[in-house]
Order: sequence, then structure tokens, then C-alpha cells
Amino acid sequence: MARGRAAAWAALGPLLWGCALALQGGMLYPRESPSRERKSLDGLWRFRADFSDTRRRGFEEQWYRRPLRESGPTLDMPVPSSFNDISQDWRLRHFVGWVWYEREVTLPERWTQDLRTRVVLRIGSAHSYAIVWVNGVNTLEHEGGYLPFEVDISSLVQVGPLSSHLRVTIAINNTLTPSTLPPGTIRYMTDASRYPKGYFVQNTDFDFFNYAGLQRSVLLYTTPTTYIDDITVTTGVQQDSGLVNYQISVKRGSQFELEVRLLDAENKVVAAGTGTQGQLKVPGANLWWPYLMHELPAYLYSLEVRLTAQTSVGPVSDFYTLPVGIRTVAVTESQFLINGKPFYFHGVNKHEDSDIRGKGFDWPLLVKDFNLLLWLGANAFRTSHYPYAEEVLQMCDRYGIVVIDECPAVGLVLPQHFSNTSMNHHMRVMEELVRRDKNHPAVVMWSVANEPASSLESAGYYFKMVITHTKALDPSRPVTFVTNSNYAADKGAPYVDVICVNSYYSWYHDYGHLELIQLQLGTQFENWYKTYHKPIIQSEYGAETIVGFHQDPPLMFSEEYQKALLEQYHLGLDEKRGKYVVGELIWNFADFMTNQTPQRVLGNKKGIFTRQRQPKAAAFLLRERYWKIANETRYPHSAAKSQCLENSPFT
Ligand code: BDP
Repeated sequence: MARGRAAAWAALGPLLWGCALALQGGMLYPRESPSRERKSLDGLWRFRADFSDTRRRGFEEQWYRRPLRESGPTLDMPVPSSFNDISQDWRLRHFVGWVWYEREVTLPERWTQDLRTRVVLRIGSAHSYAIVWVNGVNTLEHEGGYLPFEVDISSLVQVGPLSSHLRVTIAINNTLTPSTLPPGTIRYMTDASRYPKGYFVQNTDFDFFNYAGLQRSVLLYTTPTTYIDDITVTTGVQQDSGLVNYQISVKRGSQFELEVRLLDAENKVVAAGTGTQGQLKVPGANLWWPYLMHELPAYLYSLEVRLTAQTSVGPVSDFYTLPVGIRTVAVTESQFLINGKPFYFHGVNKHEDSDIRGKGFDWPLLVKDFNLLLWLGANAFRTSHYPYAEEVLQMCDRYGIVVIDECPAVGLVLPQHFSNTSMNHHMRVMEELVRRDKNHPAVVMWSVANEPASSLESAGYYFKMVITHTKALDPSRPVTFVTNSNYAADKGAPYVDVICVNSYYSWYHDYGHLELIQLQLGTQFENWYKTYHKPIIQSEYGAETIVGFHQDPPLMFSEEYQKALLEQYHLGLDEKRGKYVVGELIWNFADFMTNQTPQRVLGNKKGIFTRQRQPKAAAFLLRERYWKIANETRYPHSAAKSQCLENSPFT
């Protein structure tokens, strides 16, 4: 069985994709090209939270009909950012309900006058339900944070000489319900002696703060009216040739021609083709490798697609360039293979989280985090527990950092979270995720959930369906979910390709008893492996640590305890590394904000870096280990020798 799985993904890779998305249209990253322009709407937006009892005053008074400042006071709100930590008003920090954003913008004349131009409004993410109006006209609704959505607004802006002024209004509701991802519940507190009338709280079962708002870039971009709507690339390797299979979808045109060229990193054309689908062969291809196995930056080709079409308003051309990494991914009974070589994940779990901007995308933070990942010798991370910004994955493609791409299914702990309504929404989110991230070579596996109650009877069918659907969407990558259930009770594990297991020995159990870790970890691994014969990743382990707390012999919460706990885990991991354990991802890269509870001191402190990205003692320990593993697992052809810890440019 395991060999069959490996054979399916190795070598050639799938020629074409198995299953059409139920979603309409592609979601190509908006890139500039000779035929496409971009206009960023990032910066200051007008903002108001609807504090009315029902939270519906904005709809009753139709705030979208006029400039927001005319219906009441507004705040300045930076985009991208979460709205929660920006103001000094504690009510806004905890706000649950509708918030309103507005931005006015002037368009270049050619966008509004040239009928061969298509104008698109794209929202990088809006957590969690969004309604969008353009000049007061309802144009789009979208459910789910963390993924982009867009709308063609040409007909709204190409209406007359004065149409270049645009008012974009976005209402966003951060309420989580049993059928959203992640799920949550609103609880009304009805004891009048303790709570005022109508008082409610948002309950969730996940361990990060539910930051919300326009947390990623908003922009306008153009394409011609007949345009390249989507490109799907899969890659394979045949002897020393790289294979690039492409499939292109064109919208709003039947009379068109497509030319495709593959350029190497020096901009030399190495292969070419025509038409909506085909295979390009690259003799002596440079493969995309994780950076510690080869070199930095990782090798990327560019797929240039050129469309020429005849339309009723004349000829149009469209150009789009997609970075392509040629690589294969396969899983055997005990290994995770990249380009046919065993790959060991030594990395981290992250969060999109920082002071003040919450989950707002931030370039300085992104680059700092990547510098820290290289310093650490981390070759992989999981996007715990939701899809990260596209710019993050682009960095991973360039840096050769491997990604387990997770959807926001975290906190599925009640039977109703496994209902048909939830399942349909979950499948749709996977469609949106695969549609957005399918072309990133760095993404080597999908994770459909984190720590669901997978021992519930209904979880079996649920995960069978969600995983089967994801595999049909993308037959080129393995699929998993991250479990903390007992190996014998887990109903979803039969359907995953890799067992990803979280455990917190000597933290949430047997507090302080570090001496038990090796035994318990060994038992955990043996149990899972003998039951499933699948490779295993230790997808979380760690200890809460307050920076600057010292205690020797180690006690919980001290830096010494975090180090000692990690050391015990590493001994247990080393027992099975090279056998069937194929990875370890520390929880967590950095401290991050959570809900307020007596268990959390200004957030979760299991980071090896603080929230301000300064190292705790454990960071140095992990760094020694990761570089040691990198040096042991490096392949002879690798040019990465200069990156060993001693000679590293980062030491
Ligand atoms: C794990 C969860 C993660 C938590 C972590 C912890 O997957 O989201 O933050 O525990 O408790 O169970 O620190």
C-alpha cells in the first residue's frame, strides 16, 4: 500500500489535475506585467465599529450609501492590520460584530475609459465574513478569513466621464459560529444579577487571539477583457530532465492564442509551448531543493504566458509570469521524499502575530522572521493554524523553506463541528486554499485541520470526505491533519498520508517530570507506527517559558526548563529519526497573543523567541541541533557547505 502511494507521486508527477474546482475562476497573485497594472489601497482607511446592541445599525442606516464620515465619527485604521490593538479603547480590542472600513480612491483615466481594460478589486483577506460595496453598490460577499477574494468592478467604474472616483466600503464581521472555520459560539449571559441585558461573549476552542479586520493588502489591478484567469503547474523529473506540466484557463474569449515560455534564472528560454495545456521538458534541469540540501536561493524558473485575442473592441494581449520550482514530493511507509531524497523536517510552527498590528501583514516582520529561520537552521514550518499571506509563501519558494500549508480548521471539538454544513464549508475552504497555493514549490503537504476531536464517530466520515476532496483537488501533494487523539481511537488517521502528532509530555501531563519524556515519546511513536505504517512528524511539542525566568535545577516556566524539556524530546526523536520519524516542529517559533485566561500570561509563551523576536536560551539549543542535523543530512552534490553552523554567514 505504501509503495503504491510513493509510486503515484514520484517520477513524473501527475500530468493534469484530477478534479475541477467547484469554485469559479482562478486566484492568481496580482502581478504587474506589460498588460497588468496595480494600485495599492493599503494605508489609512476610515473605520467604525458598530457598537449598537444588535450590531446592525450600519445596515439599518445604510452606512455604505454615503461617505462613512457622514453617518458618524470615524477612526483612522491602518490597512493591513488587525483593528484590535490599534486604539486605546478596550471595547474595540474585544469587539465582536460588524466593523466598517472605507477608502476613497481616484483611478487613472485609462482604467475608466478604455473598454479593453478590466478592473478588479482584490482583498487579501478579511476576517471573517465580509460584504463589499463600491460606490454604494453591493458587489461581493465572502465567508472566511485568511484567504483572498476579488470582484470585477469594470462595469461600476466604466460608466461615464466622472467615474474615476471610487468609494470602497467593506463591512466585516468577526463572529465565529459552529459552522465557521475556525468555529466558535456566541453565549448570551442571561443572569440579570450578573450581566446587563443582551450581554454576550464569543467562546472559541483555539489558543490564539481572534484578531480581525483587513489584515492583508487590498488592491486594484487591471487585466485586458480577455485574460489569463488561472494557471496550474505541476512538475516532475524524468532521468535528468525536469517536466513542467501546465494548464491555463482563459476567460471571456474563444478566439485566442497562448504562447508559453520557460525561462531559467538567467532569463534564458529553456522550453516553449503553445495552447491551454502541455508539458515542457527541461534537459539538465536545476531542481528546487530545500535550502539546507542544496543552495540559497532555491532555484526558480519563470513561466511566461502570453495571450493574444481578438475581441469586439479590438485585439488584446495579456502577459503573466509565474515562478516555477521543479521538484517532486513522495511519501513511502517510513519516509518523506523530496526529489527522491529523504527529507527530515527540522523546523517550527508559527503564527502571524506581532505587537500592535496583530495579524496584519508586515514586511519588516516577515524578513526578520526569515532571517531568524535561517539563523536557526530551520528548513520547514507549518502555517499553524490558518493560511498565511501569499508573500510568506513566495519567500519560502525563494528561500527553499518547506511548508505544511494548514487551513483554519482549528478548535473542531464538538459533534456539531462535524455536521454536513461544516463539512461543505471546510471543503470549500480547501478549494480556496488549493486554488491560491497550488503553484508554490515550497508547499509540500496540505494540513486540513489541527487537533480536531478526531476520536468522535462522526470525525471518521468527515475526514474521509475532506481529505478525499483535497486529494482530488491536488493529486500532487500528500494530505494530513494534525492530531492529539489517542492512536487507537483516532478515526481520521486512516486517511492521512503522514501522521502528524502533537504531544506535551511533562507540560500538560506529569508536570515537571522531565525524566518521563523519552519513555512516553517512544511509546507514542511505536503505537502510531505499528498501527499505521506511515511516516510520523512530531508536529508540536514545547513548554511555556517566561523570558528572563531562571531556575536551576529547572522548574516549569523557566528558560532552563524549556531547554531541558527540548533536550529530552530530542533524545526521544533521535531514537526514531532515520527510521520512520520524518520531522520535528517546535511549538512555537515566537510568543503570541491569546485570549485572556488564567493559564496564559499576556499570551502563549512557548516561543523560542519572544514576541519581539529576541531569543530565549532554547533558541540556541535548537540552533545547534538543527545545524547538526542539516550537516548530517546534506547530500554530496550540495553547494550549501558554507552554510554549516561554523561558517555560516549568520553566525
Ligand atoms: C496545542 C495547540 C496549539 C496551542 C498549544 C499550547 O495545537 O494551538 O497553542 O497546544 O497549548 O494543543 O501551547
